Amino acid sequence: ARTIRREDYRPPAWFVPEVHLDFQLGAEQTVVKSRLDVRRSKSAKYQEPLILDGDDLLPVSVRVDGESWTDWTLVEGALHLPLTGASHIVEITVEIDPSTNTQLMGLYASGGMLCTQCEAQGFRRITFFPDRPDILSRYTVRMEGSKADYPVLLCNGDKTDAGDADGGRHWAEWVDPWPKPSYLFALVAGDLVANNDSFTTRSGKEVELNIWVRDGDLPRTGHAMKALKDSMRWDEQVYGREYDLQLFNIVAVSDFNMGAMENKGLNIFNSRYILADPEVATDADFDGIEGVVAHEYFHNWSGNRVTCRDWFQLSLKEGFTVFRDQSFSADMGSQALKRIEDVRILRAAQFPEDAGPLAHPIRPESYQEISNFYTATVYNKGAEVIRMMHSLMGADRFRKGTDLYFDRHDGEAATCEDFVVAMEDGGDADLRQFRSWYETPGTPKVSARLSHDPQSGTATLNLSQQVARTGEKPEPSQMVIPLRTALLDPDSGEHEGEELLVLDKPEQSFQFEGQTEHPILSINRGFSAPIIMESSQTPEELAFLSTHDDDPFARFEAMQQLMTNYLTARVTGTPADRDIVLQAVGAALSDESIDRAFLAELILLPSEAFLGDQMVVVDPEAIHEAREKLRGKIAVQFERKFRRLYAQCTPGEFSLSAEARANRKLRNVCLAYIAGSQADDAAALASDQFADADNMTAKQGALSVLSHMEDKDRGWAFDDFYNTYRDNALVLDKWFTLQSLSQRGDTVKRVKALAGHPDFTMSNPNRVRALYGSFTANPVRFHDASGEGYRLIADMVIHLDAQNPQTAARFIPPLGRWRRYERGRAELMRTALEKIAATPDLSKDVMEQVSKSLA
Ligand code: B3K
Ligand code: ZN
Repeated sequence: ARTIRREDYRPPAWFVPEVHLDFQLGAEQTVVKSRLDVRRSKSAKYQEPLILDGDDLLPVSVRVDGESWTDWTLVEGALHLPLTGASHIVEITVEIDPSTNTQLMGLYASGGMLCTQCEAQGFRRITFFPDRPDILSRYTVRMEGSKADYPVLLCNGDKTDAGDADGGRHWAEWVDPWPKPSYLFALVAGDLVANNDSFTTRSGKEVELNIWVRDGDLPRTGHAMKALKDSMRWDEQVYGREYDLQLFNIVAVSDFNMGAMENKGLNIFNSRYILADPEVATDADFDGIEGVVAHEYFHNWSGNRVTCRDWFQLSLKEGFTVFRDQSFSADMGSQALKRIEDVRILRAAQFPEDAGPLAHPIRPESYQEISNFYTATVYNKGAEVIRMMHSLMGADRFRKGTDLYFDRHDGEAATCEDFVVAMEDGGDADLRQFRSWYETPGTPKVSARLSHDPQSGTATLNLSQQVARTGEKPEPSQMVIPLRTALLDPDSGEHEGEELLVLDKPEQSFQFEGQTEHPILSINRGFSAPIIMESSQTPEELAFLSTHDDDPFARFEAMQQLMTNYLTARVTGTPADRDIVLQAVGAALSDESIDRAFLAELILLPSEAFLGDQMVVVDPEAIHEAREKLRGKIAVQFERKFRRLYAQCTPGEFSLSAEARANRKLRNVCLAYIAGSQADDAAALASDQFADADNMTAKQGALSVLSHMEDKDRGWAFDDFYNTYRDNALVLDKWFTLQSLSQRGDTVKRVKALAGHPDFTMSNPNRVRALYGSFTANPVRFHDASGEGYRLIADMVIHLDAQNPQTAARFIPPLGRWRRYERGRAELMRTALEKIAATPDLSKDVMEQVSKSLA
């Protein structure tokens, strides 16, 4: 496959200021007629032909300036027209078949409706077009279809006209006044009903809001609607950004490759990020909906009004928008809990990516298939980079910078460099050296050593940074690393204020006067930089921080580090002090001042995957054993405490208040610990919680605990769950997920059996992720020493690739980390990758990931 390079960017030779589209819709055949107003770029030096991208398209007819035109060629799917004038009208007709579009890119059918997904390169599967984000066009769309099958016809912008047509058909015309790149085009036709509401912007404009779903789902749209209105208000207040159309539509779709899509005025969502009520959605599901609705809404400015010049700039819109949605969710809920969650995601998904064969900078230098670059690096590390700018500049200057960015580039396709320059100009900042974050892959490591001189009362903090060497650059860059730091009094835990230390050299030291005693170092508070901190803190110091640090993230982090150090020592057979871990957990459990949700986070053990990432050679079984042993010990030691807390967290009337949610969260954590103590009544306790639950958080928590138990304990609950929710696809996904995550020895077998279950289907990405995605997130079973788990995933990828390459390619990274595992597993993982690589007709998507993983 061809490699596309960032340095090869050339401005377009032709622009398309106006697009008219006419859709004659049908599930098996849709006729698309386009009328493009094309203008040759004044800066184009040569008489370049007009090249219109196409994927799987054949022109039925081509006309230029009103005349039939046969002088065209198809080159790798693209239509080449040797036009000589400065501007032309090009009219093309194509026919497409949405019903056979299993890739879910372009126009496809889902549950009786027709819908689109165009980012990044789906529009070229609908019509011939220069499908690149620096071509901004005004769209006028007429769509016509069966009134019975598609009573609702939606597109971007505002509806300008509608009417009936012959043969039981009807039509609608939509005009989007905002010029947009083709990847933001969207169309939906279906039998849908709306939760209809409105929002008045701060300048007094009324916006109609609709969330479109299938008939029975209407009662589950309230939370998404609230999230939408909250987002609209927040973006006005925090970024000064107002909505810019009279209508905002959201449609929920069951078959969707990703979470959601920010199409102008017509967001299309995976239904799992819209539909919720307490019976079917967990608290985490509610949060996911709030975050994704906000994310897509915020794209209206960071992505749509200012878009990306080319796909190498993807983090321009994604990193920034993730930072915006993270800040929003923190403001709606708890700053501390949100930060813990964000960092957990970063460490679970991004750090491993950055340490493996698929590592890339947040602004990649090259790609073969752009779909493979919608990664945790571009999104989540991208968000961390924006967050660091926010920390370095402070909220006010940061806002001045973003104001200038939106103002200066409104209506343009911009670059990451444009963003940084606007932040410098608007926010009066010098970000010259900071730019290395955009080009450097790998997680920087920082080591910190604090020494103390009692004579002079001076504490000295020696910091150094190490950035991984990459093939691309001979000299690794020095990063600008903002570290929120405090020195705590070793007795009281108090400090005289936090400082923002900026490490921007290979080595640097900082002095602190007036320190009569050796202080305790609290560094990278709030996870102010996305780095790996290598500090030589003793277990005593970590335990101290886990009880005394006033920064909640730092407190959580100290406990995690304490547990991690102990567990990694156990795995490698090094002696380690368990009592101090138990004491720290005990102290947390008896600290009456801690919020219950925070306590639930504090006493959670680091995940097996995270522990593996800390080790040079990963042995999943040894990690699992060590962790289970510590879990059991904590459970037994504090069993009475867990039982008391469990009883105290008994739910009252269901509510989404912070307090009620905290109770549900801590109650589930306690239940899991009680089960970990091997208590005789654990199964009964979990079964009772399962049977009595009036909400999915409690039900799923109980079922998760039961999922690891024997059939006599768990069987009835899984059956009951299935029978109750078999008609609700999103809940049934949980039924598959929990079985795939079971630690039982027969899980691989079970997953294989479930693949043959009548409710399993490879054509629904949510279902595929529920069964197989969850399985790859179950380290001890996916990494079964027999290699059965690897073969299962490899065979599934080969099968899925023929149908849906984008989703198939997402399963390569878990196998791609083979070099980190002990010899036997590494060999089996590599063999699985080789089997995939040897399959004929692999997609570009899977091929790129597999070949990079084997290289
Ligand atoms: N921008 C979309 C991503 C779609 C990618 C498809 N390969 C979702 C989002 O980040 O908001
Ligand atoms: Zn996004």
